[in-house]
Amino acid sequence: QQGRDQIPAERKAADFRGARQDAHCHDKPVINIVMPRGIFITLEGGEGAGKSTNLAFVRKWLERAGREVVVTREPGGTELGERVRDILLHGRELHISAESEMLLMFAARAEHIARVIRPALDAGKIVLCDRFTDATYAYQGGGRGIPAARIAAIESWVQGDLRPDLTLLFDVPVEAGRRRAGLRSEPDRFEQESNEFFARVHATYLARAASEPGRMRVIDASQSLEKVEQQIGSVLKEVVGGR
Ligand code: Z5A
Repeated sequence: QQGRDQIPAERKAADFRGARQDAHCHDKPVINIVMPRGIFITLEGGEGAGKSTNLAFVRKWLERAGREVVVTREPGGTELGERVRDILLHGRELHISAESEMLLMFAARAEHIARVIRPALDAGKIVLCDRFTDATYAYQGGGRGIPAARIAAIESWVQGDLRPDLTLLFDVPVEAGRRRAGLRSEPDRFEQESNEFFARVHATYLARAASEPGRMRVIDASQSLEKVEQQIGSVLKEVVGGR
């Protein structure tokens, strides 16, 4: 049994966070406005897995279903986030420790949540985000070796109860993904890492998907684009259709 039933109970309650509790104010009846909370969808995967390529397809699918979609990315999504992104991806001359890297990711995330993600969800929109905290577990955790418990502590502090409702994990063997990504321009700070680093990132993503199969759906991204789109379409139909 998949789909709506898999959304945890506390999340279902949060669907109606916008509902007015005060039915009466100074004895005048007040109309109850029930604003369903939006849906938070994230796209994840290793290098060259096809997130950016398929984001357009996901967006179009959701818009065709009549939903208002806010597309954003991490690190990024706000002015501060984009500056942090520039430092983290292109600051090759800087020494950035694993801990600083993780804290910068979360600093950008705090701003992103406050200014973009929460307001959009509260307005009932769908937020479609290219990478989120699963990437921190995969890259700073699996890749750089920061213990997952330390990431989880900061995750709770920065995000409160905010977690993605659905995560599409684009899965492609490391070397094939790197080959695809390598067809592009100059490598950034992450792209310069070793195959072993990306193997740990890949393994961490798969372990997370195995431990949360309801939220994280693995898309076999080694297939043709047409087949990848078919897989995405059937997950979206199941999870988002009817909500
Ligand atoms: N990062 C982190 O460390 N911690 C965090 O908390 C967060 C992020 C949030 C920036 O991410 C970096 O930030 C990222 C992790 C780190 N670093 N890395 N590596 P990003 O998402 O902006 O950058 P990226 O991961 O490098 O994205 P990418 O390489 O562009 O991957 P992609 O978006 O998944 O791939 P793509 O551009 O869609 O596709 C790559 C090529 O493959 C392209 O030519 C496509 O036409 C082709 N492609 C795609 N799908 C197919 C199929 N099915 N068949 C054939 N060819 C295909």
